[in-house]
Amino acid sequence: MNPARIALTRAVSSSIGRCELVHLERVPIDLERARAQHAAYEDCLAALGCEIVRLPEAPELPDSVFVEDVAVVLDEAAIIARPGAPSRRGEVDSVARALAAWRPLVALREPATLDGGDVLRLGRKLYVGLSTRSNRAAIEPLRAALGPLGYTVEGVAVERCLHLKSAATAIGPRTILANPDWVDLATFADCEVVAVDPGEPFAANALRIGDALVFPRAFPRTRARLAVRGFAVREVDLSELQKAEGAVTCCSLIVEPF
Ligand code: CIR
Repeated sequence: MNPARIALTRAVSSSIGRCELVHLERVPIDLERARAQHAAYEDCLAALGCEIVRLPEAPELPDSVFVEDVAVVLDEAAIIARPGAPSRRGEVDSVARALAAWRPLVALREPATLDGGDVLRLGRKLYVGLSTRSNRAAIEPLRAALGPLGYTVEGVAVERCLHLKSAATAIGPRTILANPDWVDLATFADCEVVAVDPGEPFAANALRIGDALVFPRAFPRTRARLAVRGFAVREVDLSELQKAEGAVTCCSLIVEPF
């Protein structure tokens, strides 16, 4: 039997109301509802064949449900990030300990800062958003660690949204879902691009699991664009975590069987 694809998650912190926010106004988050939506998200990933490994709640780390930002899991190694927001650096050790069970670890050090939400992988190419969270000092160590494994690393300007993957995600081997107002589409000149509906600027974040796309219920018009192109879309309601500037990719780290 093949080993399972693993989805590493973390329970929603009771302090999520004090999360970091960059582009959104703070509004109250219903903790019980957030937890129920997060559990339904995990159920969706489990239905798509993932084994869910959930880290315990970290009550003192408001953003710790957003495990994606703490690491980048590739087939051959896991990059342990150094989150751009100092309040999030306490999330790193526990995620690194969990990932060590499945991958050799490569840790980024000061002065590099990197949020996993800024790393978009297309095959052997990593696009790294240069955002308020991830800096140029992260690019060279990534190249040094991953070049010998056959990866290239390219920086991409991100100015109008939190992370590169707020603006663009990979929905196929050479297909990108993107908000053209938030990322220069010339970056993806050799890819097919599906644009979000202009009325749904936050809809570019989809989580690809096998051939399925996990996608937020909040964006029906972009969902219709995906459906008409034949994508198998699985809707989840993450409305409470969206108030914390979260999206579908950021609530899990997917460890593919390797
Ligand atoms: C933050 O600002 O860090 C969190 N409130 C939201 C992080 C969302 N992460 C992601 O989209 N990868």
